[in-house]
Amino acid sequence: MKEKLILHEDPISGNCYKIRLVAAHLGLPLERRSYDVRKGETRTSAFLTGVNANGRIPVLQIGDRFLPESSAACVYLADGSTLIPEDRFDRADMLRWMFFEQYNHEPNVATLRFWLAFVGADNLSEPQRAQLAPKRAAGEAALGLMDSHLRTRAFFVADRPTLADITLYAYTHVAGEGGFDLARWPAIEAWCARVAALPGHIAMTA
Ligand SMILES: N[C@@H](CCC(=O)N[C@@H](CS)C(=O)NCC(=O)O)C(=O)O
Repeated sequence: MKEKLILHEDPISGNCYKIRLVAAHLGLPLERRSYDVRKGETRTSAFLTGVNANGRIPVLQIGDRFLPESSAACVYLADGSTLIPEDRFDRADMLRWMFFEQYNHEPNVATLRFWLAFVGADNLSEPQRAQLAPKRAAGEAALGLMDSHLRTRAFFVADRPTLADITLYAYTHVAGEGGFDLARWPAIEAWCARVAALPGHIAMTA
């Protein structure tokens, strides 16, 4: 890649980790710029006008262009690599799991992790408290679906690692921090071990 790549991120965020993980798999150098979401550092006028009008990280900066949304950034980096299947159906199926991650998994599994491990149960607002049980149920449903899919497969799509695995791994392997007991879903635990053993893998804390 000719243009310099800069990741605007918060190191605690699984959405940001997805992009670092894809870059690590592909051997792409990434410069990192850190923001603390708990201090509102992605809501300043400088960030909103200069990096992402949506006030969120991650944002992948490619030269002087800015690409928010973790899935879009992963697709940008992995374009033309084996992390995106060539087969038309498999490619769409990979996107299916990435959309599932954003709609059914991340808003529940990642949000509970953020609230419980980083905000703290005692500091939650009333509306957040009211969301704990529905998000727990929806997170468990997402993990249950993943587990049943993985019972007969090594990876989500085409029996080899794709962006579906990398994006789903980011918040699944730390789901315990949100109070989800992964021992309930043995096929997920086995898949997490397979993803972590892939050449090029890096830990979230790397
Ligand atoms: N769909 C987005 C979600 C981005 C997102 O929710 N980012 C969070 C951190 S993981 C954030 O920036 N929160 C700070 C805020 O909303 O002020 C993606 O996948 O990149």
